[in-house]
Amino acid sequence: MKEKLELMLVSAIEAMKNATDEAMLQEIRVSYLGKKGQLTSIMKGMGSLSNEERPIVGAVANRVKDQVSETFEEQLKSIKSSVMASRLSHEKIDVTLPGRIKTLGTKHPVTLVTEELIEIFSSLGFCVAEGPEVEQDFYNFEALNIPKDHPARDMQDTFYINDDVVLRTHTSPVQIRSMLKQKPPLRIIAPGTVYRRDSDITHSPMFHQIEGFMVDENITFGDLKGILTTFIHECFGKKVGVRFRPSFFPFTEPSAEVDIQCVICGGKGCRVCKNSGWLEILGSGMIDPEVFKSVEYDSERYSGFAFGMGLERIAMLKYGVNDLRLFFENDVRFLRQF
Ligand code: 2NL
Repeated sequence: MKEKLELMLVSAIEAMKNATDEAMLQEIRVSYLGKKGQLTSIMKGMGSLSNEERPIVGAVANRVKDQVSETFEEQLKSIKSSVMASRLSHEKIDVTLPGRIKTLGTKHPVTLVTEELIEIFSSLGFCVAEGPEVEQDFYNFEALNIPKDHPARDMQDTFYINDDVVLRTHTSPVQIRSMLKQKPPLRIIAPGTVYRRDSDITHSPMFHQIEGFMVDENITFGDLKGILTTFIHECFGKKVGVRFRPSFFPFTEPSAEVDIQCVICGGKGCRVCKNSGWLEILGSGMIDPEVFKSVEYDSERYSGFAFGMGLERIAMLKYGVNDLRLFFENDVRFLRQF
């Protein structure tokens, strides 16, 4: 029996040394040391040994078992390290090769203009407010002194979700919400996406606006002129000429449209300014007392001005873009230039 065990040890060591992968090695281990393995079956014969022989054979069996286990562990280590060595040599990468070039995106020109305008108005003490693009009739129209029969509400101009809900046609509802939430003094700008049922070369059904307002005691048309002139000089340069023209909006009285000297021809007259030398860039006015009534501000105590402008139009003038559609086509050859 001792010889059998020694022979088994030799063959187990031999088999394990020849194993080339882990699965094979495990299989060999089980075939010797497992429940149905060779060692177990040899040990089953120990019952027939004499009391003197049994401990001697037992000691041999234990040593053989330990040696087989030891061989297994050694061989496992060596297989693992040769697997690792071959992976390292096959999977090596050349870290000196140049990387793949990732093209960086750029900000959309309308985003750039929005950020610049926010920066300018922030420096003048205005805070940014935002609100929903799907808006209730009250905030978009009613509170702004645009009653149910007003032409601005025409189905031709407004996207209706239902009788009472619209896609906002301007960012004024954001300002109404601000006035309802806060008390004067207030200086707020509301940039954002707005929607109108208009689509041709100069109109997109989705476009961008920035509106702003200031309310306090003793705000006059002089404040309107001062703030808007400062804004224009920051945005288009200190030398640009500015003029205020009388106009009309349902939510302001009096109202004024603001022109700047043509940035293309410098005022001499060209195609862009239709030979007038001037470009309209924003609408403004003193907030109508009817609007103050809707937000429960005392129009005897408070007054204020408001203004609004189209951001695509500002971007076109600032960057010399002559076609509105370029802003919405998202052609990277156009967008990359900003
Ligand atoms: C334009 C003209 C304007 C306003 C917007 C406004 C908002 C409130 C109250 C009063 Cl909450 N007015 N906004 C006022 C005058 C003109 O926009 O040409 N926008 C593109």
